Amino acid sequence: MPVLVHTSDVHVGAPLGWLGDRASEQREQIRRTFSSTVDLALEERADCLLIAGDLFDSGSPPSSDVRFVLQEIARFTGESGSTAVIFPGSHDSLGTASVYTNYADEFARVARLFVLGEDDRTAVDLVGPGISIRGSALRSNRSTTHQLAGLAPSTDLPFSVAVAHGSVDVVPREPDDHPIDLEELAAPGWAYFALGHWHSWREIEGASAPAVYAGAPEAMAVDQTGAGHIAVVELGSSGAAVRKHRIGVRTVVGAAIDVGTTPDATAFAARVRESVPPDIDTILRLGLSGLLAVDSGFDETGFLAAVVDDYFQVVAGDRTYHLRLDDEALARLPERLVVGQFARMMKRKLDDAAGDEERREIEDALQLGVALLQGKDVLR
Ligand SMILES: [Mn+2]
Repeated sequence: MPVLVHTSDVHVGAPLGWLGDRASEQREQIRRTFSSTVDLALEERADCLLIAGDLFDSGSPPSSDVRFVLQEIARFTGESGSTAVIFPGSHDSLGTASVYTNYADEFARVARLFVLGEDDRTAVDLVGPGISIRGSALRSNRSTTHQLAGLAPSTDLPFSVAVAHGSVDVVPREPDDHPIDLEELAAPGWAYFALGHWHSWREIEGASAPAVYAGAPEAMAVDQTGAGHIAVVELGSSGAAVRKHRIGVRTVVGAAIDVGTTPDATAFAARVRESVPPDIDTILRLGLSGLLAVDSGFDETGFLAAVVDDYFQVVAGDRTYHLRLDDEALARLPERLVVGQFARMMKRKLDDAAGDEERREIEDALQLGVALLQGKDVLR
């Protein structure tokens, strides 16, 4: 049976600023994971490697990224004799400044590599395995155009695969976010819908054939806990069989720690490790919650430093912790002392705070001030 390997949103060259000092290492991982995708496509004897948009993070990637990608695609097409199809997405859309235009000669030199949209091409027909890959490539980063409207399946080949990069209306979406309507996915005659743009794996219900977002092979943002997969699709006369294959190396895992019950950095670190086992390939999204005593001396930077080496990276998640500044806490700070007067003044400011951000600033100042006035060495 013909086999298609479907990936998307590889985002080679992404800046990954959210990963801080580990960003460049993760950019290298994105490359290695793309090489693993090629390895898998060769192992599976795939008839086609299909990239459903955003292979590159930008329209003007460094030439080293372009050469790397072309070398890997040539490894696939060269060793297998099969075909690779690139669909230009929202980050690497077609146009005068497109990577596919700027490096047109280099792309053309790779045998059996096709870029949909180049020379107005909307189909790549693989006569041997009987697959027709069809799609209307993106020409801008935002668009209200429905890519699937007006796209028809092949009348000659048994397996028509529609490729699209956009947002299906099963979730609220912006009107210019490359709309794909569920109705368009219900059109008959297609064997598979290869979707891109969303970075977590998702199978869309209600389509006339399997309609799958393979998602980004490596997460592109801290909320993408469903990233890290590619789709291996077997096309048969009774329909396409889709296998979700884990390809990514780094995984985003979320945890929320109650800092009101962890008196010091050591206790905090123990609690974090208990929630999420240390793993150098885990990106830990750490939420902090709880109620802190006004004199607890909690220091977020210091606490996070105690666990940062246990994971690939620790990224701040929701921070909802607050100071407990009830009458009891205030009574413990005598009014006759400066510390008591300071705390009461800050409490009034807190009551008048306009929003969460201002509240957090006042709470930080209050906690720091109380600690200083009590003679603690907190300014290191
Ligand atoms: Mn993308």
